Amino acid sequence: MTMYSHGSNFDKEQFQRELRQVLKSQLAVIEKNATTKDWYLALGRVLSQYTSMNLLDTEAFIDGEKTRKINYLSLEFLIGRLTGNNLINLGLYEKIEEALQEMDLALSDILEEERDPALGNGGLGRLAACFMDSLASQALPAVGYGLHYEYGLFKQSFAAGRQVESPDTWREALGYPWERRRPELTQTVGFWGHVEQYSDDRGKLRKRWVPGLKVEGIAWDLPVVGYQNEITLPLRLWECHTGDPFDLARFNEGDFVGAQYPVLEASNITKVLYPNDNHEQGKTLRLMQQYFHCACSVGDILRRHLALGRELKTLPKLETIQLNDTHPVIAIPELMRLLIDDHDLSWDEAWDICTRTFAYTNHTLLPEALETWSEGLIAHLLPRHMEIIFDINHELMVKVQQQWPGDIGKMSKLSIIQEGDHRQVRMANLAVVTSYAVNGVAALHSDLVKRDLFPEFDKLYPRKLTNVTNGVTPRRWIKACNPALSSIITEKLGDGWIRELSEIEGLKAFADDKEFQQAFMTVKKANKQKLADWVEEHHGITLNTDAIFDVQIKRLHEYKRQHLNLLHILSLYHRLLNEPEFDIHPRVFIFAAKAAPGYAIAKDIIYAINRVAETVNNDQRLNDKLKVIFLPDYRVSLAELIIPAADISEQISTAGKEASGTGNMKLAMNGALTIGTMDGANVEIREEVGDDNIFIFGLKVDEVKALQARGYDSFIYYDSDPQLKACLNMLQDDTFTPERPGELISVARNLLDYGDPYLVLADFSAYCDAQCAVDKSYRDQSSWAKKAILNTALTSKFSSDRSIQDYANNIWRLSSVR
Ligand code: CRA
Repeated sequence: MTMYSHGSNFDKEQFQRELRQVLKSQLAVIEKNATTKDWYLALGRVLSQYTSMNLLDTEAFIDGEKTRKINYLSLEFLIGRLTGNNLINLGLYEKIEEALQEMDLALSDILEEERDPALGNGGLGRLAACFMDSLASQALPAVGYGLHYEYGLFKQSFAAGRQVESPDTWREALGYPWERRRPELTQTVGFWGHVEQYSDDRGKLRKRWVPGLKVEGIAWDLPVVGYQNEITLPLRLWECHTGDPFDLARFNEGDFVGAQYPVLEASNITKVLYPNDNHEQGKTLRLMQQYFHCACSVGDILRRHLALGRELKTLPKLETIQLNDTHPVIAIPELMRLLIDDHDLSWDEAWDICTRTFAYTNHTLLPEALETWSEGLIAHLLPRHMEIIFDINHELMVKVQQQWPGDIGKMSKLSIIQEGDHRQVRMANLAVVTSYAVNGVAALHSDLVKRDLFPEFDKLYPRKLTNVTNGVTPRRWIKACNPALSSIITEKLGDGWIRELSEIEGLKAFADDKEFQQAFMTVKKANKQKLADWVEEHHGITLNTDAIFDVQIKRLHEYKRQHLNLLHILSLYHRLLNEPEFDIHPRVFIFAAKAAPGYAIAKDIIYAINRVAETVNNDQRLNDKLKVIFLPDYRVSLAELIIPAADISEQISTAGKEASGTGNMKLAMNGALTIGTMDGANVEIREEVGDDNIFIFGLKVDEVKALQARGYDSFIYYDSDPQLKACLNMLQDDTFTPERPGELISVARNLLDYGDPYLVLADFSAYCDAQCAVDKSYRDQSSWAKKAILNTALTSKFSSDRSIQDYANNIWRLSSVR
């Protein structure tokens, strides 16, 4: 299709010429003065010329096909660095490495210059990025639609152990080399204003929305390069531009400042990513972001459809809109509005199209993350959309009445409008009612969606609720981040596993092979050394690579229970100092996590871990048995460094709270053993690797529920377990904060006086037992190697290629364009 697709027709000299040319002509830098950063920018620009061509070719190619296309709508795409990954997927990595070497340039150094585009918070955003990789790699026609935030997720640093946030200018001064501005795709988006009725040419009474302000959505395309298959899909990110700075009417009335106000507000729409994971704040600007995203994306989908001369009624046959959680659910009334008001379809025709076009993925059961918007806010910002939501709800209520005549309870539970002093719109209900398919993200989670969250909807719409277990792309999460592991796999099995991860099961045959065990552990050791060197260089802490590297990397959240991990560390510390007989294999506890800036207790937990780390790491009595390190600024590129080096993967959420988890999958694939609860995808990881190769502990979902129903009292555990008591007391006295005794008390209070909402204390003793089993197990290196190999061999189910196949077969009914 294009010149540089498989790397087969790569012309080294031409590439070197282009690189020098771009350096000089576009970056205005003379070669002898060029910094590594300059070379990175030049390289990115040269490569993105190739992918831009591929992108346009793919677009034209797909347009020509009469196959259905997927539109993945997500407020977050946590793509991570693109250069290294794209080189691999283009099949150019080694060739470019060699070409650069000839110019005395090291590709690995150049790749380190790229700043992570952090356009997401955590799992949900990273999942969207993995899905795009799998869609492209399997040649499935798709567009990712997101927002072009000026500032991505904040940068995190620590000042005396406390989290400090600073803005993330991911594009830097000279722009991000991989993106392309597509001014020809510009969309116009309205806000505020009113709805008016009018008679059209044929005397038909119709409605239209007259917005009070209009803004423009400018498209930026990032290339999603399929794995060596010539396909490049667009990740289309919308940036908000406000036009006219003045409301002329108000300006002429003398209200100089007030006249600019709506524009000032609107000009912030794509400034920053909201830094909350699994938590909604209900801010007006956030709703504006959501609507802006949806209006641009739905507008673009319709534009494409109509430009090909297609009829609106064929929309569901040719386009699916997959809603990544409820964040883009306002797309539903937007499409209804466009079909009815702009395209003159009847309500029934429009509804029929919508209910066959949208599908919705639920990612959480946490009540604080289930979005509701005040009716007043929507009515003010999007008056026509509020009317449509009421109309949809009216139809829903009729259906509920038919199913459960006279049951007011059912009506009020299922209603899209939550009644009360301040009426709220429940976005999840709107999504479920409209979508033709609704899925949870792991088997257990999807069961709970049916059982606990939407049991009535499951009755009302049989077979609508289903499961698609999450996955992660093996290109980034094995091939790119763990080249040493990749080569020993490929040595044994060939490289087919990169495209079809189930082939990696072939490693099972080598799990008992001493030589392969040795090779596997040598790779692990080398990855640990690489991480240790990096930590030494950047943080001045020396890590012993013979120790167990025990890793908990994810957002900081009470339900993820980093403080349970901390309590176990305290128990080890306490026992090592107080029990002469007690001994452990050396362990390095590695944390990395950002806390939402407004989440006080999460920040206190970070602080507590940092203070404990300081004391423990400097306590000579421990003989290097225990090290604790909290790496700042967790991000995709840091995960790529840590995951290959992990021996233990901490997945210790309260059962029923972690919808899936995806870090658990990445770590297991890279040969880390999971210590975890029966939660999210841990349940399925256990099913795959078997009980011998995972450390499961703690209360199960039903036990959690039963305990809470009985009335949970955390003091019972405190009073009856001297070990636990000692740990909690250390948090309350001056052990870790001699200058300010009691400074870490909020963490202990949360677990005692505030009732321990995530049952940390209830699981403490089982967790310590499981950790003891880990310690024992690690002492037998050959058996450990076997377990680690089996984790790599038996987790192919968690490839996002499999997830995407499940979506394609069970939800999208899609066939590959190849
Ligand atoms: N926070 C879940 O909590 C899940 C991802 C992706 C989350 C994770 O367990 O792996 O989604 N939920 O499915 C979420 O964002 C709004 O809900 C997450 O990333």
